[in-house]
Amino acid sequence: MMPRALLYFCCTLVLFAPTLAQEKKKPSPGPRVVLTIPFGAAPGKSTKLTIRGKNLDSASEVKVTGGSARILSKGKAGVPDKNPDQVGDTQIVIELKLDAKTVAASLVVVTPTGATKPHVLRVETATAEQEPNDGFNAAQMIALPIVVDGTISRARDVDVFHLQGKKGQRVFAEVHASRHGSPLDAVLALYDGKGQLLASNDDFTKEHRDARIEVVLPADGDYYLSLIDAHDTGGPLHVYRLAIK
Ligand SMILES: [Ca+2]
Ligand SMILES: [Ca+2]
Repeated sequence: MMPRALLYFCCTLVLFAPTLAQEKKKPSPGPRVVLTIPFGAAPGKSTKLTIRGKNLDSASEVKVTGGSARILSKGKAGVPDKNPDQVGDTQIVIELKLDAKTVAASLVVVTPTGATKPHVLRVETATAEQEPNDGFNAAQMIALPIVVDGTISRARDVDVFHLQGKKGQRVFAEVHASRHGSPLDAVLALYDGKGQLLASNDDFTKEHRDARIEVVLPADGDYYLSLIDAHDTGGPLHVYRLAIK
């Protein structure tokens, strides 16, 4: 007769064997795009673009609707705020070329374990913010309409833009950041030349954390638009694209 301890051991093996086999067969997680820096590109031009995400370092190809891409480098990526699920821990750098007539574009990263879901790119021309722009006195002068690529690059960074407007002019400013995967929780505020607050917004929808304001200017003169993070955090991945018209 089999000793009771040995019997239990054999039963345990029989009971758990299928589970162990199933665990062995569990597929490895596929690749995922978290964000691209910048969020898009201008049509008809070559743009160097960084794609961050999970399991992207074995990429063999980047397919682009509305254009083409060539992989320049791929590998592990630093995780500044220690949350790889939010900001990714691998990256690819590509040379992206959107066709001259493209109005909508997206990309898919192909790896040996599968392909990512399509990631939408913005198709527009943008200009880079110019630091330092941390207050009214150092504000970056802009003329509307404009699309600015910027970064809340450190904790408590403030980006301020100086514009001149006319009485009755309608100014529309919108941040594109969290909906494209940026950890930035943008807050926009518009002040007049005396520093009086005219409008502010944190999140204009429950879908994401991006800010948008629309103001009819009360007088001819100088105006200042500020962009900050709602939690005073910042870093190299706190990127945004600010469209003002
Ligand atoms: Ca700044
Ligand atoms: Ca926000």
